[in-house]
Amino acid sequence: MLNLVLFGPPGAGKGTQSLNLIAKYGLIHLSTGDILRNEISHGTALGIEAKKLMDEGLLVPDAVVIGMISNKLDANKEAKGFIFDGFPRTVAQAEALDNLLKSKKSSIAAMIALEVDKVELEKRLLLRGKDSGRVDDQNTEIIKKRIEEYISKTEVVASFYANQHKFFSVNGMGSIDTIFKDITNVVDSLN
Ligand code: B4P
Repeated sequence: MLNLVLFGPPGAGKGTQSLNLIAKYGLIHLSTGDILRNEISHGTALGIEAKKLMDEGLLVPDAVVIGMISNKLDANKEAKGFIFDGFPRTVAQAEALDNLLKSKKSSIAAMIALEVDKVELEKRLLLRGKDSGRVDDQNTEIIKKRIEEYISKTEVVASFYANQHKFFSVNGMGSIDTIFKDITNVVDSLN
C-alpha cells in the first residue's frame, strides 16, 4: 500500500497536486477540507458545527476529523493506497493516523511538504475566493488566522514525520507541472 501525506500551509497547492497524484498512481484522495465542505453543503449536524470554525479560519476538533478519516479507511478496504490532503493537521491527528493504519497492517510511506511563501499564499487564496465562493478565502484577516493556526498547531507535524525519516520537502512555488514533477521524483524514489 502506498500512503502519502501531502503537507503545507493553506493555499500551498495540496488539493491541486493531489488530483495529479490520484491520476498517476491510482490512489484514493482523502481531503478533510473537502469532506467537511461536503458535510456543510448537506446541512448535517457535523457540517453546521464545522462551518462556524472554518469560516473563522480555525481548525475543527481532532476527534471529529479522526472519526471521518477512520470511516473513509473502512469504506475503502481494497484501496492501493491513500493521499491524505490537509490531514493530519495536529500531532494528535498524526498519532491517531499511525494507529489507524497500524491496525490495518499499513503505514505512511512519506510526508511531502510544499514550501510556499506567505505573500504567494495570500495571493492564491484571495484569487480562489473570487471564483469559489469559499468564505474562508475571501477575507485577508481569516486567511491570516488560517496561516497562524498552521504555524501554531500544524507546522510541528513535519517533525513528527522527520523523526520517522519520512519527511520530504518540495518547492511549491512555480508552475503546477514543475512542482508535480518534483513530487513524483520523491514518490518514485520511495521503493
Ligand atoms: P483545506 O480544504 O485543507 O484547504 P487549504 O489548506 O486552504 O487548501 P490547499 O493547500 O489544498 O490549496 P489548493 O491546492 O486548493 O482546509 C480548509 C479548512 O478546513 C481549514 O482551515 C480547517 O478549518 C478545516 N480543516 C480541514 N482539514 C482539517 C483537519 N485535519 N483538522 C482540523 N480542521 C481541518 O490551492 C489553493 C489555490 O492556489 C487554488 O486556487 C489553486 O488553483 C492555486 N494554486 C495551486 N498551486 C498553484 C501554483 N503552483 N501556482 C499558482 N497557483 C496555484
